Amino acid sequence: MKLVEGKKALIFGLANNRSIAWGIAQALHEHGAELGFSYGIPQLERRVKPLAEQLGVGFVEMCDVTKDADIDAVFAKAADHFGQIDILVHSVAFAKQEDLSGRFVDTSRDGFAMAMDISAYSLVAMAQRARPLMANGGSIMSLTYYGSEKVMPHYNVMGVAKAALEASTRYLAADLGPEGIRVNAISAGPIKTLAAAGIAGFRKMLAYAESKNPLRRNVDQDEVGRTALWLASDLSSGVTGEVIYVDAGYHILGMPDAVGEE
Ligand code: NAD
Ligand code: 0WE
Repeated sequence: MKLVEGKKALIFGLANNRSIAWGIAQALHEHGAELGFSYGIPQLERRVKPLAEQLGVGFVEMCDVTKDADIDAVFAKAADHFGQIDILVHSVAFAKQEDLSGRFVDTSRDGFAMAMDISAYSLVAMAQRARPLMANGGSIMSLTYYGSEKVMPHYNVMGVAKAALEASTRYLAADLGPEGIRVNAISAGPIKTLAAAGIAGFRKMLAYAESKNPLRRNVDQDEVGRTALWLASDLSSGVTGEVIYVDAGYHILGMPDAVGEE
């Protein structure tokens, strides 16, 4: 049975074939959704266009989420192209490189504002414009990380932005629930993507998580994609305002290792 047959989905944050957004796109496509893609910078067009062709996606638009005019334009074009939409995927985050190393205490005003604007406020900006296109209800989702709840070395201002993203998920869910629009977040474990490539020591973090996770392995884009499919589909019709973990169980651990045993 196809889970999202005939539903229309707008996906933000596609960069390349390693993007979590690509795992989500493939899962939704496989289950019959019609997709639209948006990417963040002009240079990504040559990476995103071939991916769109692969899935027969005819809607591909550039959108810098720091610009209201860009977001307005994408949603106006989506209204023209799709009429109405059912699914909105927010898979966008950015903090300055200098703010993802060293200590959180050294975060600048400008770096804090930028991380918050791109990684948290953009969900609110998108939800505002998606609302009139979701007259039949809908499912909005974003991607978050456990660094929002617990201190992770060097995640710093991104952790604070993800905390704002998760709280925004709850406030949006309360506001939009009466209209039949659900809003949730997926908290993914570490995955090697473009966004992760720039992080010093990321390979060691993957190895650490693999050795501690209850499932003793890491998660991949397809597993996040299938949870996104569930959130997009009527299978999750009673779920809103939630953070769903796709992290091989990492977040349930208090002390990852037994101490004082032979
Ligand atoms: P990715 O680099 O493929 O995706 C990040 C996207 O954000 C890119 O497409 C980039 O162009 C876009 N972006 C950045 N600034 C933008 C702007 N101003 N306007 C529009 N788009 C902009 O990496 P990813 O790992 O797939 O990240 C997707 C989401 O998943 C992010 O929210 C990230 O925080 C989250 N996440 C990632 C991991 C991981 O380990 N990779 C784990 C948990 C959550
Ligand atoms: O959300 C993220 C990373 C998002 C991200 C990545 C970059 C790299 C390049 C945001 N901004 C930038 N800016 C850049 O200039 N993750 C969940 C992956 C991630 O990033 C970390 C992690 C994990 C996990 C950074 C430090 C520690 C752990």
